Amino acid sequence: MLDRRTFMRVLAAGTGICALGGATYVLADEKARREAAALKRPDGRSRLPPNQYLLQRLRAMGGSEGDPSAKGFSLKVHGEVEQPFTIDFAGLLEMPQVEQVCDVHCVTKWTVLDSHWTGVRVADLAARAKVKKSARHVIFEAAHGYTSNVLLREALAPNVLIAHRYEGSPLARPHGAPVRALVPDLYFWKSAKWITGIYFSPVDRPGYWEVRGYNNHADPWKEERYG
Ligand SMILES: Nc1nc2c(c(=O)[nH]1)N[C@H]1C(S)=C(S)[C@@H](COP(=O)(O)O)O[C@H]1N2
Ligand SMILES: [Mo]
Repeated sequence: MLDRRTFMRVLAAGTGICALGGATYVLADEKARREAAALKRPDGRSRLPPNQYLLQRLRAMGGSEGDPSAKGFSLKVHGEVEQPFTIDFAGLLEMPQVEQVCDVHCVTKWTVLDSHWTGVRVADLAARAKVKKSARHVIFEAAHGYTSNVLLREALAPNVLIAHRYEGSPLARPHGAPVRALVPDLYFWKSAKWITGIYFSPVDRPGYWEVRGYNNHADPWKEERYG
């Protein structure tokens, strides 16, 4: 609802449309930003974390792309598990599919409200692999060695997905085709694109951005941006 109203207002005002990196992004106006900040999530936190502004759609943030084909996709679920397995794209589609609407927050300060995703819960993949009690962290592994680390407890939240559709379409290449991680409640760098593995670890393993000065946890409401 807010998205649509915001969008119409921005169009009516004829402002807020700018070109970034060759694509067009719609920036919501200040009034929409304040409205979003006043909205509360069921957990009581603001829909808009501190010092974020609104975009209508994900902005492609780059990274070293992996093979975008569904045919080439393979996800290794391994580490502190009793039954490690590798799953292909067809296998992923055979798992229970979750359709969800959630907000995402990038550390570069943009937020997209009410984004639509389809995917499989990390919790369901963890259950299938029979994660051992010794596991404490989840390491998302992606093409060309990109990784991100998330506390096991947080990775098992029902809104954490291995996602293959965004806004009703297969994931586009710049957004991680064919499959990416989606961890809505942490800054978006935790959501590894072109995912290749989920490693359940007894110890923490800071990932690509975490060893480059970004915060190890990345809570947008605490503004855990830097280390
Ligand atoms: N494999 C991989 N995943 C990645 C990245 C990357 O460079 N490589 N960048 C991260 C960062 S910093 C962000 S903000 C989001 C951006 O996702 P988007 O391009 O779909 O907006 O992807 C995250 N996942
Ligand atoms: Mo990012």
